[in-house]
Amino acid sequence: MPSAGTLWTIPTQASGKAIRAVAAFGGVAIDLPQVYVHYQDNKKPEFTSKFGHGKTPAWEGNDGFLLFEGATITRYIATLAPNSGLLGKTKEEAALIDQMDAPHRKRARLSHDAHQAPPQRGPIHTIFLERQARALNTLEKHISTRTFFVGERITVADIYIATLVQRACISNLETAARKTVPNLIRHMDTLINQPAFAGIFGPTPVFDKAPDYVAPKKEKEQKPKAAPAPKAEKKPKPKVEEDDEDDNGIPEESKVKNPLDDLPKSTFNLEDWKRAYSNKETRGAGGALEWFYEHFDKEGFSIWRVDFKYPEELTQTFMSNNQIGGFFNRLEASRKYLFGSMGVLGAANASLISGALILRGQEAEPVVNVAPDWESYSFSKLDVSKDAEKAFFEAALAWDLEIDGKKWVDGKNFK
Ligand SMILES: N[C@@H](CCC(=O)N[C@@H](CS)C(=O)NCC(=O)O)C(=O)O
Repeated sequence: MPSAGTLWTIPTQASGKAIRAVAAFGGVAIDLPQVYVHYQDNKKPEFTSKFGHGKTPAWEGNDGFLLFEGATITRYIATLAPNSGLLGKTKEEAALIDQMDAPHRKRARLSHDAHQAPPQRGPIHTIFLERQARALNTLEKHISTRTFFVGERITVADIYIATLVQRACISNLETAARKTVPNLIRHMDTLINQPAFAGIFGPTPVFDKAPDYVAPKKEKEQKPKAAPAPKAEKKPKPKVEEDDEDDNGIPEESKVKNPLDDLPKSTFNLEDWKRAYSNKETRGAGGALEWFYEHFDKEGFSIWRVDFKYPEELTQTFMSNNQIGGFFNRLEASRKYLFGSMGVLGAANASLISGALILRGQEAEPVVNVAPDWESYSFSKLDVSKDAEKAFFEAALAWDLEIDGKKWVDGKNFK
């Protein structure tokens, strides 16, 4: 079947997953861009001249038809498969699908967007959690007596809701919260694991505990000077109401002090290292690695191997590389504490993601847990006094790492 067009999205984008699932279910062939670097290509004139808002998902039909807004594209793709039943069989079903779908288009309600309300944002974090719980409970009640949200078979409402419930699981839904909505979780699990959706949804992590908001000592001392609490709570409100960003989030820079700043001062200057790495050849005399071993302070910093835990989910290598880009975007709040060099190794449908991190302190978690998907990766400390671990570290930085015969294809640096 000829492709209907190109969907501009990245693999981890929830609304993109919903569109891809609708296309897969309806038998509508679609292409994904061969090369697309999020936060770069969507700002280029060739993109914004087609999609004025400069955001993904965006649809470019092979007939020249252009569309943006995730929910709109989802429905449009469903109309290309009129016999699929995805939009309901009667006008009543169509209206019910719209009912189930519409209130939940405000994604912040259903999936507690880590970038809109990370725990560091204090009281608003709690408000978001309450809203999220209310939305989840409404859906739980509805699905507890049904197999599908509307009618007797899968519709766009099932796909859309399951996508957002998975997104919630990825961003913050800890085990206890999942247990309050067992039918909704069952519905999500059944739906995203349909054979037709293979390769679209990726893994759904299970958190025993979502990160709590802990008011740092310093903030308490400053409280009298800070804006009064009710004001602080209200401030982000318009954004919550209007902002339907559905990226996986660059956490807003925390106003509170990071405990990593309280570590004993280090002689290793991460910024100087980043410059050395950017400006010098990695290996060889006078190279970045030589600079590194001269300056590294193993008390103040540590070196880690990082591996994506679910290589069997990876398909096209360019998509895996975009995934690394997304992970790095979500690590933005830790830029001061982290350097990374990660890559895709292998070939399409037989690849893995691996690499090395240099980070502040002796634990990886406090540095990487700003990215909601950090638990999709495993982290093991490297001891560069051991030959094999040193060789791994150097190869990850030099982009010539090879694991189990899989060679480095492409990579990204977090600098
Ligand atoms: N309301 C839009 C929101 C789209 C959206 O927020 N897209 C983000 C996804 S990461 C984006 O493209 N951000 C890039 C940017 O703003 O430059 C939809 O539902 O499609």
